[in-house]
Amino acid sequence: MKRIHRTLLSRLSKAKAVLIGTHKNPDGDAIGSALALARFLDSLGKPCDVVCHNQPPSNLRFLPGVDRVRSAPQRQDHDLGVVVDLESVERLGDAAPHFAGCRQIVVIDHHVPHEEPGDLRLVDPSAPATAVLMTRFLFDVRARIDPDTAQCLLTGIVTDTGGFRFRNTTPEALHLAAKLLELGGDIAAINSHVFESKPVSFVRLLGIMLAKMQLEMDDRLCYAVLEHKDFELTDSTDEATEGFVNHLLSIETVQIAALLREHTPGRWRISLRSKEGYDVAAVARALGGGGHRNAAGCSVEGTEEEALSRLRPELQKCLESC
Ligand SMILES: [Mn+2]
Repeated sequence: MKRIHRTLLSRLSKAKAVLIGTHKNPDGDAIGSALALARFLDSLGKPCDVVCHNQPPSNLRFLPGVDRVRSAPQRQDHDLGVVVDLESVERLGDAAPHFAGCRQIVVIDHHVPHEEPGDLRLVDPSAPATAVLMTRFLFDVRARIDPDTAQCLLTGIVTDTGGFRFRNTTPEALHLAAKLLELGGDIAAINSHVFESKPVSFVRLLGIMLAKMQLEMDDRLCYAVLEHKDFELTDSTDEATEGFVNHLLSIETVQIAALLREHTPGRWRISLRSKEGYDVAAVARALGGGGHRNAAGCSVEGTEEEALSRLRPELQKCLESC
């Protein structure tokens, strides 16, 4: 057994109660990893709560045990906190104060860290998903993985690799996914729930984004701006835009894609994607955000013009770096 896995197992076993948390606007990896860990703690007879700033989005409501994800914990006596799939504690949002009573914090994550919070860190930026780290751990400690746990883990791997299409899809991810299928994971169900169960408002908003997209720098940069009124017009929230930016990157000539969303008037979330060789995590970091080499994000405030004027020079620098 790997030493860090033994240490993690021992801390989980010694804890009185465990508080599991993940990032705001949680994705399949965040919720899948958190729920898989909760199920493992169930098997140890260890009380735990799962907290998140937001409720899981509708396309993840199929996950077994999803109702355990709450905005506040049910117990107050947690002495160990475990945060999954987030690189900075700030991304816990309103869930952060619930960890104040924890004597130790464990971080399980695959983002490139720009700070190193936590007392024990199981962090591997080369892993395509936190669920890969969680699956490694559960296999290594010989946990019993039932079909529901397998489904949670597999959902994390499938969503963070874009259904095994993204460049981060490693041989290990496929090996682990194969084992999770053997253990009862259902990949067709995951794909159908995650990718083919969207409200019509989401697709209408996608139509607006595609109509507004702009190409620059010899068509190597593609960006689109979704204003607050676009969300109002389609009765959508920012949850709708999950995966939108990949449509911009799918254009033959485009090397870097950016999607700016004014989820609240004057406040912009920016998703960045790139093809091989272009490090958009550096762009995100320059604007106070973070992420992975080919998939990153940040937030800025101001008008559309102000947001673009801060972003554009960083994107140009990134495009000129290759
Ligand atoms: Mn992830």
